[in-house]
Amino acid sequence: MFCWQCEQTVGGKGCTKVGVCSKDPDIAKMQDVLIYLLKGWGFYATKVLEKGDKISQEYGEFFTECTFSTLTNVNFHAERFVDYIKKANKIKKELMEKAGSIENAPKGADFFSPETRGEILNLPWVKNLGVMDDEDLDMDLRSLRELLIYGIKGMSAYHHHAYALGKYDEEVTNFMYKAFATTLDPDANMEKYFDLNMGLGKMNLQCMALLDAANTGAFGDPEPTEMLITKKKGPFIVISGHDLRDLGDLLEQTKGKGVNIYTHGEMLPCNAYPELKKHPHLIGNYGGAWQDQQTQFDGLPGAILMTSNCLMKPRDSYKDRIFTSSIVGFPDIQHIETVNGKKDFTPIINKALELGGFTEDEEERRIPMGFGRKALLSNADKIVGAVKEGQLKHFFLIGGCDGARPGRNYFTEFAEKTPKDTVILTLACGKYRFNKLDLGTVAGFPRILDCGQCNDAYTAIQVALALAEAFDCDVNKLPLSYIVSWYEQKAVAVLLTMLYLGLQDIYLGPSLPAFVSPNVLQTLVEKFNIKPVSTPDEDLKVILG
Ligand code: FSO
Ligand code: SF4
Repeated sequence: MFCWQCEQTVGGKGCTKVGVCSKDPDIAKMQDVLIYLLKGWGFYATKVLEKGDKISQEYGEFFTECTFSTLTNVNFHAERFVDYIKKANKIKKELMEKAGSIENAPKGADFFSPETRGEILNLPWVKNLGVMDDEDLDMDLRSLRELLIYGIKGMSAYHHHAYALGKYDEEVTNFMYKAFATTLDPDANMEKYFDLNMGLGKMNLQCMALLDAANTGAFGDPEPTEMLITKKKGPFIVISGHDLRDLGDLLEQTKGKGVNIYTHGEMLPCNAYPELKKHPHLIGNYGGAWQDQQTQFDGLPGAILMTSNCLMKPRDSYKDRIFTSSIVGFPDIQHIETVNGKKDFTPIINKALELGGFTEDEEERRIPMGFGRKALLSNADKIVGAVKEGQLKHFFLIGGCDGARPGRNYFTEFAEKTPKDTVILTLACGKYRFNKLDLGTVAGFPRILDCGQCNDAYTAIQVALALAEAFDCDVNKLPLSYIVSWYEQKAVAVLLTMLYLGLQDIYLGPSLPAFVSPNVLQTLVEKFNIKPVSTPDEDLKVILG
């Protein structure tokens, strides 16, 4: 195996024996085979589209699901991959027939996988199957090709959550087809890959807007909320991940059952959506970011539902009480199937009741959150006024993923050291590094404004653009700095969106992606002045200097 798609990859180079995420070589091979199949699917799908034919939403959703299943910490279930591969073979065959005879199809486009686990694992490595398939491939080309593939993976997750709530955009899937097809093209050069990566940034902006519309359309606009972060007596379910539809359905199914629902990880922002928080049993948030789950779930007297990434290998102490849904999978962990578009959460509810929950109330503590797009933009005048009057000197967007590396203390320290007349906008699970700090208020606002999940980078972008308009200046001239932490492929998609928008001077950490080659990095530095984080003191000195 060879995998370097996330930030925790072994030695900052690549996982070759087993993943730090616990992905084993068999799952890694199946994911590589699936992606290889999708590249050819993308090629024939693009030909079908060029002929003026359409590809069904059903196929688009399945393509998206296959892509999403290969994201870090999502699916570790071999049989589920065999099923994906079988179905992908079938659809690809249909698309090939629909595309008609094509001269000069690139090598690998017509690949079909065997359909048993043993045969799949025995497939020989060939060019374009896996990251290091072709030793002769220029490392810079490989770097941009993989950057594109990881960006597609990230965007596929956002699209998946959007269409779970009824919002599907065929432009997003058509772009994915085209981008995957390009990865088979032997003539694709640096320029082409660079343009496609910028195209991915643009398409991901559209996809995040779609997801924003799906989430707010279904559950209203997030509103500032004092969210509970301590334990309450009684049976409970902890729900993690990014799928708001699952949370909405779970809240409906637990109505009046005496089961509290705590969000976890990236589900935290859901405490601010009116149509979710109207349920009194959506009680607050439990725990921290994804990498703390093994200790925080250990012996937990409640049930747990994982709706998307990030799932870590469950410990025996909670294997019987953790459940997966939709895209997530792990061997020997109970999976809630979708039947006719619906999920029945009864087994989780029963497990929560059986476990009995917390036996006493903890001393109550709440933190402010819920500063979504509408909440912030409706306060734009007040914010602009505070800047003009000199009460508010600078904005920091400190956002992105959390992770296990010690270097991530940088983000806590950075937040602590920001001057009192500045505001921190935050999003995604990186916020857990500092969201419980009491940094006080400025100009009547809490100094930490939580905009939501990683996909709510869309909110932060809208706020930045609104500020630029209010001050009648280029967005890069605003007193706004971006301190971005990355871990997995959604952060790659968001970063590409920021670059597509021409945002300059982004600080990226805790380490740079292993798949970004020195020359590609040089290009990013020249074009966007992107920089690795150094120390909070030094970076703050430069930013505020
Ligand atoms: Fe965190 Fe995991 Fe949202 Fe990522 S939970 S690391 S960027 O999935 O997706 O923020
Ligand atoms: Fe390693 Fe990350 Fe790949 Fe897992 S997803 S195998 S930790 S690089």
